[in-house]
Amino acid sequence: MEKTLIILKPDAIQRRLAGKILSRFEEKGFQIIGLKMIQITESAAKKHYAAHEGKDFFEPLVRYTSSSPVIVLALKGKNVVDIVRKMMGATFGSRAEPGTIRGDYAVSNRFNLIHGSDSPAAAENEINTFFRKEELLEYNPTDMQWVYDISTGQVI
Ligand code: 3AN
Repeated sequence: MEKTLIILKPDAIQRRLAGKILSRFEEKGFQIIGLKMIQITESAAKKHYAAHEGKDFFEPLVRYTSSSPVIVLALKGKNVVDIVRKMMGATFGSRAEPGTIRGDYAVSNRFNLIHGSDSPAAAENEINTFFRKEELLEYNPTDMQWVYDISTGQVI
C-alpha cells in the first residue's frame, strides 16, 4: 500500500471547497491516515517548492502557499500517488480536464487548489515533513474487502 501527501491550498479553504475535495478521495476508496489544518510558514513553503527556486513564479507561489491556512492530508491506497495526480488534473485549472478537481473548480494559472506528491519517494519525504509519527494513524478500514478484492491474499 502506497501513501501520498496532499495539501488543500489556501484557495481551497477560503472558497470552502475542502469538504468537496476531501469527499472525492473518500468516495474513491482511499484511506485517510493523517489530517490537520496548519498555516505553512514562508520558509516551509520555500523548502516544499525548492525545485522551483529561481523561476519567475517561485516568489508568488511561496506567497500564495503561505498566505492563509491549509489542510494537509495523508492518504493510503494502492497506486494512490498516480491516481490522486489524475484526480487533481493538469497543473492549472484553465487547462485541466473537466471531471478533475482543478478542471471542475479552478480557472487560475496560479491558484490551483491542491498539491499532491509526484512520486512515492517524494510522498514519504513530504509526509515526514508535515506530520509527526504519532499524527499518522494505522487502522483497518472495515470496507477494505469491498474496496479491493483481497480474497486471494493479494490486493486487487
Ligand atoms: P503540480 O502541482 O501539478 O505537480 P508542479 O509540481 O510542476 O505542478 O509545480 C508545483 C507548483 O508550482 C504548481 N502547483 C504551481 O502552483 C506552480 N507552478 C508550476 N509551474 C508553474 C508556472 N509555469 N507558472 C506558475 N506557477 C507554476
